[in-house]
Amino acid sequence: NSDGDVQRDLDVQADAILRRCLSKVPVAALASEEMREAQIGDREAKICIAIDPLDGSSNIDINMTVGTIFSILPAPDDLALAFHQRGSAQLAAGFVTYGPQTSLVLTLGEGVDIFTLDRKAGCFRLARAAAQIAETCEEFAINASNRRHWDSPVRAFVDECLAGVEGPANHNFNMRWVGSLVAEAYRILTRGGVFLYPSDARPGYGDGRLRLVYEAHPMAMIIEQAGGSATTGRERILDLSAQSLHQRVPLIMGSSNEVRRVEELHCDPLLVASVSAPLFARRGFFRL
Ligand code: FDP
Repeated sequence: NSDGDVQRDLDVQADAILRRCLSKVPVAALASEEMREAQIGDREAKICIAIDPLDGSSNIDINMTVGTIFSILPAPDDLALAFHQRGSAQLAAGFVTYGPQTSLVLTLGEGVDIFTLDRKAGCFRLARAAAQIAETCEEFAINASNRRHWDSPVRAFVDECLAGVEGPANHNFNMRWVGSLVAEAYRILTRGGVFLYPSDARPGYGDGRLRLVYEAHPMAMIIEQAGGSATTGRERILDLSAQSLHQRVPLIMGSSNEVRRVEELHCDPLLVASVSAPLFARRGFFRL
């Protein structure tokens, strides 16, 4: 696509299907991962929509869960500013996962409900009302192959998870990495967890990989509405506004205690040093 990501056939098809459907409803401006620029639609309409038509598309060939993410914003007077609003301006956000079940996760700003597609009846049925993410979790998700490129706070956090009961976290963690944001978010909504796609030192990854407008903003709204947190490590995702449509952003989201710990490590270099120094490790010289 225009931003250099490899487009699959299904990315293009999903984009076309969603745009066709959305052309039948009053939308003032539409942005898609697959379009270079936002499109202005019905200037009288009250809402703007940003979509990632097919998230996780590198998973298509291996038959893993993929999905569609959407963010619904109020239409500003100047539609050129439609997708430069703070994440907290979102009116609604959601995603659909195409996995063993087809599920719709939806927030209208008052909690998160999860629906399952009833194919026979042709409708979504409420499967879980007011989904809540546990405050503390025992599962983390990160692409660990990038470890050598991470900043020290991210390394320190993952080291704490790996240290389990023998480290400051004082409990063991399991690890999962699906490589599909919608699947990771669904798992976190189901059984808690923390997901990290941080910035790293690879060329082009200075702001991570995920997109602010149609990935991080809607996910952050959903996760916060379910009692979790979402941050870049230094700033709350919903406080950010995009400078450009396809802007990337580091995303750390999930159970609030673990997200807070990642933030603490980003804000306090001494804490990072103490986690990294073997002398201060639980079984080290200064601790028994
Ligand atoms: P994909 O490129 O397959 O669409 O949205 C980008 C995304 O998938 C996320 O769904 C996923 O979390 C991430 O990229 C995976 O990135 P890595 O391959 O770098 O792990």
